[in-house]
Amino acid sequence: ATRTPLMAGNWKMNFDHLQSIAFVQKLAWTLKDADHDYAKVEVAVFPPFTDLRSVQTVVDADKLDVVYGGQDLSQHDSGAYTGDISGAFLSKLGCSYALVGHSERRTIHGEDDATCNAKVQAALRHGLTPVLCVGETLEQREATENPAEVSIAQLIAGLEGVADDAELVIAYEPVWAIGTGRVATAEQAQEVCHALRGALAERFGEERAAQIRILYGGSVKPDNVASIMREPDIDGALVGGASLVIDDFAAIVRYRE
Ligand code: G2H
Repeated sequence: ATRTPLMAGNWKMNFDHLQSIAFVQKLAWTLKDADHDYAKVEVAVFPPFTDLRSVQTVVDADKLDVVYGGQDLSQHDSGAYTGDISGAFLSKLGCSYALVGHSERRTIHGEDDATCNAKVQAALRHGLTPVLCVGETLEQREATENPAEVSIAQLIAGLEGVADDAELVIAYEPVWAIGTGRVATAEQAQEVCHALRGALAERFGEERAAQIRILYGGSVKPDNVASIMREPDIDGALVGGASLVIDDFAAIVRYRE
């Protein structure tokens, strides 16, 4: 299968509206100047909710080849959920994606697998591609023989009831490698991503599993992206810290060039 690599910048709780506009514009121009071929690598950013409108405006006005999504979404469609953002809102703002179950949501906000599953379904109901994030903590990794065990359990639970042909992206983010500067080795990342693809094959069949993109996330930087991307089951990166620095993120997108 030929899967288009996806380089996704997760801005987390950074940037204001002017910085978001400037970043997206500059990113697109930098890539254009470098003759980046968007057909070969898809570029996505995940701004804070409050900056989505700004990103949409500049992407539409300048016809930029950058797609975007929400860092989270509510599992509900509308109603009395103070502070929450529905998939319908994201969809109306032109979002293509929604992150679901990022480890910071799981740990800081106590999101469990059932909540993540409801959010995956909510994303799909509103025409968004969920990026389901899975990954083990250091404690969990050390407590088992099989480093993929936790991620596979999160994957299976997160995808319960999801249609076989649903558009999905999976992101493997070992919690011990997030924002710590501690990168999983390419082999460690591949081992889990390969196991995840196996679980996808059991769930959706080989053919479909070969089409679903699996990203690696956790301290991805310009100097380690190429070795990670060389692995056969890794189809892109979910980038935090380095996605806030234009030159770094552009270099990550252009890892092959
Ligand atoms: C993991 C990643 C982005 P960082 O959270 O989702 O962040 O690249 O800073 O480790």
